[in-house]
Amino acid sequence: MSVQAYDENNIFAKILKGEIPCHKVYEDEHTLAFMDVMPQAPGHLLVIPKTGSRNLLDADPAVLAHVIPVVQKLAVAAKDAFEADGVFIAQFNEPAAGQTVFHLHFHVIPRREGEPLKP
Ligand code: DGP
Repeated sequence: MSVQAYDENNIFAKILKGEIPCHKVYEDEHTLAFMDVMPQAPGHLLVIPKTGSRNLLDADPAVLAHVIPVVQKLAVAAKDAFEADGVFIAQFNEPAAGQTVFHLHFHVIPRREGEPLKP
């Protein structure tokens, strides 16, 4: 596979190791979710697996089987908590596609009708 190797020192790996703080909103055996420090809308959170993969392209499907239901659960919870009209789920793979942190993550962004995303 042509995906680059996973870097154990990426920011989200450091969050998982407790070396960098985060505003945690959910945790289980396989998954961590925390608020994005650069939110594009109120309630913008990130869901990550605890195992290291660079992005979706090298992710183990068994890991995704744990993470995706958490994305769904938190999307529903965030929509309710932030009284949103919908939820934008985003996930980027490699710099050309907008990825800046190289540990698989899913953006969960509550969206309100007519409210623009922050840049
Ligand atoms: P991207 O790789 O483009 O999918 O986006 C990475 C996201 O991670 C971006 O929205 C900002 C967020 N982010 C970057 N550094 C930190 C950090 O140290 N803590 C938290 N909570 N979020 C971060």
